[in-house]
Amino acid sequence: MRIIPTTLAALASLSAAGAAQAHFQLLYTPQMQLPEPADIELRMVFGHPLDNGHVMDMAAPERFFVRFRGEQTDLADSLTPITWQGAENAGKALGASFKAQRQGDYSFVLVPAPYWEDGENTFIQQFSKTIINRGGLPTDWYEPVGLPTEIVPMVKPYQVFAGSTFTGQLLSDGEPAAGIECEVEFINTSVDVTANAFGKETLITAPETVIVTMTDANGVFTFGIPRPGIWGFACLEAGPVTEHEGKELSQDAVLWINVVELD
Ligand SMILES: [Cu+2]
Repeated sequence: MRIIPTTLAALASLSAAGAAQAHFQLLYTPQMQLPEPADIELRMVFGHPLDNGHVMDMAAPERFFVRFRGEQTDLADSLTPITWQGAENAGKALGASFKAQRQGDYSFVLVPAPYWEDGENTFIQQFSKTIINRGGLPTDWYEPVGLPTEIVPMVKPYQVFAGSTFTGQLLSDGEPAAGIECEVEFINTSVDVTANAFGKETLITAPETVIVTMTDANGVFTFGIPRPGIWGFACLEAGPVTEHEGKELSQDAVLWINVVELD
């Protein structure tokens, strides 16, 4: 949720709905640590994961690629348009599969097209990143991939323990971005990559308001993770471009991490 003074109507409708919904571009894969070579499924859905709210229609993305050991491979050809069934509605989404063969870190990156959000009178473009590991050998999860804005993890993102903390550095045009709000959510329902659907139920009652952490002078934020799950961070209005087709554009940096119990 962006607090823009001019969108009073949007704010009114949000408070009427009772729940604050943050937008998150999912770049979901069921398993972020793969012991053996595997064909992995990826699903790209634009939704509101903590509320298990409505899903939005995605247009054809600008870019979809993976970076492995410093080498970038375009995966745009592997994208398939799908219909994603949310708890409330269905929306246009994308699927892909990928063969993770060699050991190391794979950074998947999605650059969606700007999405027009009528309720906030702005375009939203969320540069999204999910890093997985094959074979337990860490390689370069802490390296930026060179997006206009991105969250660089400072904790191994595919293995974070519930009750510990996650720290990331937000970059804009390659430089630390200070004083930016980062919204925090986790996927608060089941995800079925065969049926392309979220579950109907939520796992826990979503908090009343959006969880937010701020970046400090070095663009660094930290958040204590209370429970396992796939958690996402969305740092808002962090990118260099602020206008699209004559309208306001919010370029956000999104990172997904895998949080597990230590037991
Ligand atoms: Cu929305």
